[in-house]
Parts: sequence; structure tokens; C-alpha cells
Amino acid sequence: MNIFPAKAQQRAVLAGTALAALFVATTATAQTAAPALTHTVVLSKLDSPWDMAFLPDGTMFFTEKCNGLSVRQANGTVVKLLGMKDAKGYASSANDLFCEGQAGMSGVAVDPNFASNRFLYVYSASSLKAPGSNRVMRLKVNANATGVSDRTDIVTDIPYKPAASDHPFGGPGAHNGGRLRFGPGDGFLYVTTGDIHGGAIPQSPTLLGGKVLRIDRDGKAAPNNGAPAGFDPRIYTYGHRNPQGIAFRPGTNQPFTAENGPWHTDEVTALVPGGNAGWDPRPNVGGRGACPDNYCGYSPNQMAAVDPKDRAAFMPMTDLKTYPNAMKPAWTNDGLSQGLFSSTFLSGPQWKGWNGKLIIGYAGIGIHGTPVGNRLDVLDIPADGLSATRTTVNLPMPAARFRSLVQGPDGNLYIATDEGAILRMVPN
Ligand SMILES: [Ca+2]
Repeated sequence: MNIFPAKAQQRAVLAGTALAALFVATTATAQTAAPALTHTVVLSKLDSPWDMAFLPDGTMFFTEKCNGLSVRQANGTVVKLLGMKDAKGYASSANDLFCEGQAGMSGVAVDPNFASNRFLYVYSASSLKAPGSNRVMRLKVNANATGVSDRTDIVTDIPYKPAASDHPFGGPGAHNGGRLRFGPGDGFLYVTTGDIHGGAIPQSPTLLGGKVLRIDRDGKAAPNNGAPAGFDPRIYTYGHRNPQGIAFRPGTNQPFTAENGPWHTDEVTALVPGGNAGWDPRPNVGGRGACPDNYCGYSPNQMAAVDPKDRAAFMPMTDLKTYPNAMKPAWTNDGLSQGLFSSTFLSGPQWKGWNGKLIIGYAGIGIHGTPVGNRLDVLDIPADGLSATRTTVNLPMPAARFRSLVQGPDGNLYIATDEGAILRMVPN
């Protein structure tokens, strides 16, 4: 689910996170293997920070959904680099970049060859082409990281949900995807995109929503993406709902997505080239009949069912009946969706039993209006990527919703919260 509370509520739940706190995992399994953690606030009073990307010296680029791109330099100085429409105080601005609902400026990634080419990439909604689209933009960062220039839109045709197609179950900008990560093994850029409540989009061979794209720094298709004949060659995997986490397993560099489900069944999936993630919300698929607005992802059938398993039977996140060769998830929460959103593998001995494990965070509001993001889950995923053991880590801090999890160059875990902070978690 993606239900956004009022700004006042977001601020309220942030209160109390400013002090460093000591906390440990709460299950017996984790107590034997988990590091103790301290957390400190790196930046606060941000406006919906969405993602971060680091240089080796600790310089941190970060996005705010409705403001734009900024950098926290290694000495702590914050410089506003590229402002969106109506944002103030930025070194440069781009009036076509806008936010609406879940859409806005989202993922950010640093080029693997940044030291020589100074390239940085951001994902944002843009008004350049009606009725709006999502774009991946390449920017050049100046020598002292106080400005960006040479904007080049390397992907311009990722669908955006406009107001004209508003549905009763989600407004404009919904299911917008938006994570950008370079594969550490292959050096290509992976882009996660959402289905924008379009029934035909996830299984479409040409529309770029509900996909993971894999491209080079110019936006061209990477080699060997493996999608079926007739597919846009930029498509690496398809049949996704709204993946907003993508992370690469240390050692194998296999990508894993994290995506939130329709009232049920958040999923983590190990990706294979050309794979179908099995989401197909079209009417008359898998024994379903017609659905409102030609989108079977929600109402009325989903909301009418009380048991999440009944909902899953109606609209599975991975429809193995229709697509027996679909990629099976490594893990699902097998219950109400909690807005599974962000993920990263942790690496390094300082993480003790969590070294090599996938950390996932939630940005959802539960079906009863309770924020569920005040915890992290640690997934131990065997080599075949087809199962996982979960350890839940309850955080002794007010509920926050985690938009981004990134391991920094110092080995610590950085977390962006929807409540306006970027936190640093240090293992002890
Ligand atoms: Ca799936």
C-alpha cells in the first residue's frame, strides 16, 4: 500500500529521533548474531528525502521528493544543486520537474567512473511531454561539488500516472517506481519503474512501467538483457507492480527487488535476465472477470476479502498459474502489505551476523492507519534466491517510514525517513 499521511502527522512521528539511541534486535536468533546499533541524525528537517548516493570520501548526494537534488559535502556543508518547480535557494533549477502524490524526484546514483566523468543520475517526474513522464537524467557535477550542469535526459518514456486517469484507489503520481542503482558487477544502471495503475502495463513488451530497466550511461540498452523477442531491449525484468528497492548480493552481484503488494504480499525477488515477475492486473486473466478502470489490482474484489490469502488468490503478486515460469519470490510477508520499499545488502565484518544479509525497510501505513516502518527486517537468503529466513529488528524510536537504505563508504547504514531525516546507523 502507499497511503501518505498528512504532513503534520509525519512531523509528529519524527519527534524524538534526534538523540542517539542504543538498540539491539529482539529475537533470540538475532541476539546471538546481530550487532548492537547506535544511530545519529545526519540531516533533519528535510522535505521527504527519497534517496542517497555517496562518493568514496563521504560526500552524500540526496534527493527531496518535491525540492530537488542536494549534496552534503564531506565536511558537512549542504549545497542545494538542482531545484524542481517552485523550489527556492538552488544553484540551478529545472521548472519541468514536479512532484505529485508518490511521484517527484526519487532515485539518485553516482557513476562508477565518477572520478573521471563526474556523472550523477536522478529519476524524476517531468512535464516536458504531456501528460507527464518519468525521466532518468544524467548530470555533471562540478569540481568542488557546488553545482551541476549538462543535463541529459537518457530515458524519457517511463510512464507517469496523470490526473486524467485518476482512480478511486490512488491519485496522480501513484505506483511511480524510481530507484536507480549501478550494478557493482556489470557497471550498468538499473532503473525500477511502477505500473501506474495501468492494467496492461506490467506485461507490455513496449511500455516501460512495471519493469526493471538495465541501461548504459547514455540510456541505451545494456547487452544480454534477455527479455523475450519483441520487447524493448532496455527491459531486464517485467511483470512488476511497484518495485522501489533494488540491491545486489555481495559476491554474486545478483539483483534483488523489493516491492509492495496490493493490500497483501510484499515481495523480495531474485532477478534473472529477461524474467517475468508475474504481476498482471489485466481483466480476464487468471480466471478473473472485468475490473474497474481495467485494473484488477484493488477494488472491489480485493477490499471485499477479509483474509489476505483470499486477496492473494484473486490478484497474486506472482501469478504462477498463468505464468508458470515466472520468477518466484525469495520472500513474501504473506499478510497485509506494509509498503515494502527500500533494501540493501550489508557487507563487512562489523555487521557480524548481518554481513551479507538483505536489510529491508517499510514506508507504508498499515490498513488500520498505523505506521509500520519503525523496524527493519533482516533476510537470510540462500544461494538459489528462492527462500529466506527473516529476523525482525524493532527500533526503539518513534515510527518512521524508510524511503531509502544505503550502506555508506564508511560501512555504516544510512536511512532516509519520510519524516524528514537522514540517519546513520553504526554497528558496534
Ligand atoms: Ca512477483
